[in-house]
Amino acid sequence: MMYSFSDATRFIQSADHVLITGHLHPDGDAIGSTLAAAWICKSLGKSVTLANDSRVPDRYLFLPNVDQIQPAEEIGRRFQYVLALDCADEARIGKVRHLFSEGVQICNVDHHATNDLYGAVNVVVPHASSTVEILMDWMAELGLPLDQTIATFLYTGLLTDTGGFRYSNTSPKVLMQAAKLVGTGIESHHLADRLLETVSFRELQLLQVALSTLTLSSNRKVAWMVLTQDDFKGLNATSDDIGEIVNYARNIEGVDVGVLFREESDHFKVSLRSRGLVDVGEVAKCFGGGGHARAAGCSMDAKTIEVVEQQVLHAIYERLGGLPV
Ligand SMILES: [Mn+2]
Repeated sequence: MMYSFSDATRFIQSADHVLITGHLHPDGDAIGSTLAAAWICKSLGKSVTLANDSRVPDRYLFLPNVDQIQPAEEIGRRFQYVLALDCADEARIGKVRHLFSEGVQICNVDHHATNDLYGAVNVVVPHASSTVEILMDWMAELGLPLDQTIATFLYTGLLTDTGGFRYSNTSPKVLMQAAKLVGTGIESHHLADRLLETVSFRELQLLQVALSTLTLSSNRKVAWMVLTQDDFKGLNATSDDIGEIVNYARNIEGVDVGVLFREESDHFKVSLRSRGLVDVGEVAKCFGGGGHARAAGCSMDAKTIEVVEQQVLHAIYERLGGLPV
């Protein structure tokens, strides 16, 4: 895929004001890249509005300037120029699309292989670990210096999208970028504690319920868990509390794919994690979702959660060479 930072720079320069957003239910990369992109736009002399479809999860509220990311419904104007970050398709922008004016122009900066190039300008780099990795390259090309605040934003995305520098996307380049960021004097251990280690009590209670549903396929290659609406209501929990529960299923010795099925009010959500045999990005794509080879997800409409389980597990088994005996 071809991309050019100068196209993105020209895009920002041609705008008087830029609406910046990451994907709905934002993660560390969506939030870190939203805040970092604001900093880049301001360095180019532009004013910005930061928005997201969903509330910023508590875990990220300690980040500087994070209160500038407003819920879409609280913004009473429309925008001609949009910088969309970490969104594989336009639907991932969620309700922030309601703020687009007619003839809106989008600059799409992302690292998902499933990105459908919905922007007028597309900076899509599938081999990048994270969207912040791309933004850091863009900053280098612009000759913008690093300070501790921008380094905190960039490090947040790098750390969370690589699972604390453990996933296969932890390239030598990622570690060199991280070294530069830590070199500004940010307290990386403090960020790791806040972003990766700290869990709310509710999150652990939800994990407790999820683990009680843990099931292993007869060929021991697939493990899954289920959370119902009642589970969330019973604990007064929200989707913010799910964290990376799905990893517990995938982490079982010998398992290739871990799945978390969860019931929402009018549809079902499926999170998929793989050790590499199965490209779960492709599995998610079959059901209208997306993501990466080792981490993906989709939303599904069905009568019951059992139907969703059957369809998704079937798609996984097909890729593992057939149904388990
Ligand atoms: Mn990302």
